[in-house]
Amino acid sequence: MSAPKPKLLVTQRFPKAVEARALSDYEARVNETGASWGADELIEASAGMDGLLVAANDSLRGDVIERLPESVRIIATFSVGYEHIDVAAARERGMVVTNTPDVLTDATADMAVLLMLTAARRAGEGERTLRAGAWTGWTPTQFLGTQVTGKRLGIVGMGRIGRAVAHRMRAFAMEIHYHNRNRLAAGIEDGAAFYADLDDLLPNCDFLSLHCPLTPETAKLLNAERIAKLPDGAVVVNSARGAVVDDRALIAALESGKVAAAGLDVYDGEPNVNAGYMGLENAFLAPHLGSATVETRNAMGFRALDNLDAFFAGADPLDRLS
Ligand code: 8YV
Repeated sequence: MSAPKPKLLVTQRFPKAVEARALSDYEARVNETGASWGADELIEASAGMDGLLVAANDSLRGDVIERLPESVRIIATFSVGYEHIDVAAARERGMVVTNTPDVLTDATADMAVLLMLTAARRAGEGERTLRAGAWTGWTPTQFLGTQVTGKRLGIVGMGRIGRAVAHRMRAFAMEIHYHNRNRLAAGIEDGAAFYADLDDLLPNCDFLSLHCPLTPETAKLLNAERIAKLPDGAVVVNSARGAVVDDRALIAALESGKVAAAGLDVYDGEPNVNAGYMGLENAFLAPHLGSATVETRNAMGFRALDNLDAFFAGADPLDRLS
């Protein structure tokens, strides 16, 4: 007789292939509503579960972790970012936490490129004008943007995604400058200029792209004081986490033209978006599309399930955070 399958709570509607694998390999319960559960619902639904498959829009703060039933031994998140999970609280309770690095690097780096080009070339504004029937035809001075080619790109956070963005933007002949906790090895740095101090990087950024995780140290890292250090007319791109930016400061800089344009995919307090961005033609606003390709979302789900499979087979999951 085969061993009973572990009980897995699947808190979201994941891609079909991911759900199919979860349902075949686990005694899985899927949140069919497609809407995130609140803390009480999540805790209630976790009764008797051995593991949770969650996403970045599930909040697993310390107080939620504390109230999870004893039976839950692993939380696998379908995301590389894990600021929505109190990993220390999970560790305290002997729960394993895993994430899904690597598999979304390319899709997220592609998104940063899209944001950079769209913001620099005023493509959002152009499309809105055309759709509104307000485009009166080509003129030599219409919708003039900023050229990307040959400009200086400052990258904050040279992890996997930051490096993938640098790789792509070298093809646009951009000069790569970066700030990271540690300097990269020469072979990986590939000629990029390193700044141990973020404030020294900023004056060298015609374009600034954020790729650091959200931590207490990086919250509101791009504030008014730092924006003032950017060259006038810089372009700011954020595909990391919304709370890394002080929205009020960025909105003021977009209004004044200090920052010529911004391309944003993430927001502080998602799905809420600071209303100040809404009327700004020079802000291109995407709804957290970073990893949103069929290939990547399947790969994220499979990676999360690989971690769960390893754990329940008694092995160490590849992406163990606690
Ligand atoms: C995901 C992300 O789509 O993985 C991350 O950290 O930001 C996104 O691209 C989302 O968080 C899935 O849970």
